[in-house]
Amino acid sequence: MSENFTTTQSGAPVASDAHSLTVGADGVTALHDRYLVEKLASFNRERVPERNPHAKGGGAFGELVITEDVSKYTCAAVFQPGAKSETLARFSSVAGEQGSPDTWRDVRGFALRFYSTEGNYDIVGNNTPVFFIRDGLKFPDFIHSQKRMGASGLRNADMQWDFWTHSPESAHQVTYLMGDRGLPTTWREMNGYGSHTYQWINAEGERFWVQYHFMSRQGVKNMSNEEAEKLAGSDADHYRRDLFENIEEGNFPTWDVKVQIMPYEEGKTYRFNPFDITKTWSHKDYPLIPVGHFTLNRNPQNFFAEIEQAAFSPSNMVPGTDISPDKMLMARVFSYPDAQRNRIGTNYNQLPVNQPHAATVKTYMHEGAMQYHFNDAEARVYTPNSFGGPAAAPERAVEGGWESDGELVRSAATLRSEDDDFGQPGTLYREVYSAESKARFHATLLGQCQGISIESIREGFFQYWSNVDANLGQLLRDNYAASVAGATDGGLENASSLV
Ligand code: HDE
Repeated sequence: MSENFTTTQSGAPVASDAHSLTVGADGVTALHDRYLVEKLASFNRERVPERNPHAKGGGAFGELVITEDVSKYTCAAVFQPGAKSETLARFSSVAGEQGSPDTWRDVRGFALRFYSTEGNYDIVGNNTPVFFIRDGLKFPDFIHSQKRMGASGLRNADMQWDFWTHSPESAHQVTYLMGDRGLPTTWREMNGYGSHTYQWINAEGERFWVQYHFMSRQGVKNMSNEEAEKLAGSDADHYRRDLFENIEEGNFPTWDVKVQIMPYEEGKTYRFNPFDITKTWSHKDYPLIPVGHFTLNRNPQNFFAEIEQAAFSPSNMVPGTDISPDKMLMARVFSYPDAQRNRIGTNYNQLPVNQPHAATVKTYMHEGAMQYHFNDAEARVYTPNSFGGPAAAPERAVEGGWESDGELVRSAATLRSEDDDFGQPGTLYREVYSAESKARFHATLLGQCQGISIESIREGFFQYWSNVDANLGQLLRDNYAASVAGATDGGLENASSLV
């Protein structure tokens, strides 16, 4: 008899993989056909709610290696000279659902987990250093505007541009999104950023503000709208396939890890609000400091178990690191575990991919659905106790912090001397985009404009880009007028790719 036989989920050999239990060959199906019932019931429960947003993605494992000494800024074990930590990365699109094409124009998620000896450290960023909004209260509205209309279930350029043109703080990120970085050639050929300002604390308790940069050693390469639209039809999983196949072939992608460091006190006076995620810190003011690199060199063994159920969170911090008074980051610290509990379940951290791999969990939290790990029999289920149970060790936790004072208010953050919504996007467009990048940017924006059907929103679009750069705004008005005139002659070009 073969030893390679099919079983039920409880391990019992099954009699058939193809025939339900019936009365006679042609009779009714028996309800007590437990294998038929179990198999169909299992099938009906194979999906967990997809991430909303960031549903479509892919990932791999690897290793972070610290090659420099940044111990004067942080005592975090993961960043000590010579430290090596198993790493998980997941790259994703923001707006598209799980089955959407990888190459829709979008920002890309760049989520990292370092399984450090002091617990898992997650840096959940994007391939851009800024974000669309600066207060978490607007996040559901922003995502709604990028997804689907209530009645038709369709995406809609009017909706997207109505939100953006009524949210001027979005201009920096939208300038990135509509530029070359909105269409990376592969996930391997894009940079990543922590995007927010975080905090590092050194062994003496001194605090620093930090920005993370992950610079692709594969270079930063991008594709055209035309290539992206073609791939959206021919290979909806282009990015996922590229990463998986390159790692299978031993072509391991690597990113250099660098940081910008701002002394704690300068956080109070810097000319831009350093805790505003719509802003970047000038590299002249705070140059990039090398820390190490990470390489992805191992594919998941099971996509669902290890990538779909990977539960990243900015709340996964380790001693010597903390967040900052960035309103978005503070909202995210609550939201991600809440999303994971909803998406995966109470004990999501007990799944192998979410467990610490180099630290030991010693906690009094227990039970709840699908509990898998449990404490020793003699362990107490409460603290304080007189039985030698674990106790908090503040000297180990090395938490950060900052001064905070004032009435409870609902208001925008206090503006710094050079804070405004259009200065940095204007600089990005005028000084960073090459002539070729600008030309592609103009074509993309014209395509976007042609997708807007409501005149007031189109006028808002022209004003939005005029605020970024007056010449740009005028050019878009002229190009659009010309395209309309051309349309009356012989057919308006279709709006370019969806956002
Ligand atoms: Fe997210 N975000 N986010 N986000 N985000 C999620 O987590 C959220 C924000 C980012 O590969 C969700 O499991 C709020 C900024 C990435 O698993 C959710 C706010 C940045 C990923 C969530 C933000 C990101 C997510 C969706 C405003 C870049 C994919 C389901 C306060 C710095 C991670 C889930 C992965 C995923 C909430 C804003 C990046 C709902 C409330 C800013 C890369 O928890």
